[in-house]
Amino acid sequence: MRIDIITALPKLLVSPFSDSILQRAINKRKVEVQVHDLREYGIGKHHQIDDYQFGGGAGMVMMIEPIHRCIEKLQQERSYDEVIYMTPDGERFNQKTANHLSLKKNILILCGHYKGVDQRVRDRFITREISIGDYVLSGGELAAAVVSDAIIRLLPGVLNDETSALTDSFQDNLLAPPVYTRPAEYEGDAVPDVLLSGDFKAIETWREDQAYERTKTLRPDLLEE
Ligand code: 6GU
Repeated sequence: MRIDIITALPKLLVSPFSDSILQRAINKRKVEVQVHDLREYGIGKHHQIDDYQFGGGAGMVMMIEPIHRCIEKLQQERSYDEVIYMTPDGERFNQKTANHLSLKKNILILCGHYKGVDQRVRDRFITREISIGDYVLSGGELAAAVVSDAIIRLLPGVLNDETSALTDSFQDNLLAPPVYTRPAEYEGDAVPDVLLSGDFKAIETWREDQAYERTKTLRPDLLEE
């Protein structure tokens, strides 16, 4: 898979891909992530990328021309299965969307900033608009990193057996069961006996029950879906 990200703040997208599972996925060539600095496509001497909004109102709007130039250049090199705009008014991101996107070959993500982008960008180039939740971030960069992480960890060969995505919360609309490690007792708090029993059938049943109980208590809405 290949993920291209267009942003006015490329530095924000360095560290999420420089560590841990995402870094390993890149090193193992399971995914290629390229960040593109929108300012390189800006207009005039100052590489302008945003301007005042027509009709008045606070906040700058990202202009269509630099974005058009950047997308056009990228599309000359490959064709994208999805061109995603990160925006708080997009469809809410969830595991189902992550699963869906993880099956694509080339994804282009545009990060919005300031007051957002000229509506004509959305009308012309965008196939999908994604939000990561009902709150406002200062830009789409952190959200793009969240979405990329959720996708990349699903790619075959990225996780090993121990961290398999199949047992994640949400993968079956259930939260994950509680987990424990050594010591078996800490200041009087003991690990549930069943986990030390060696009875794998009983352990599996306990985990299923716990996952269900947790979901019923913390996220009953998931059971209704
Ligand atoms: Cl994708 N962008 C911004 N700016 N804020 C958000 C968001 C995206 N998702 C939730 N809040």
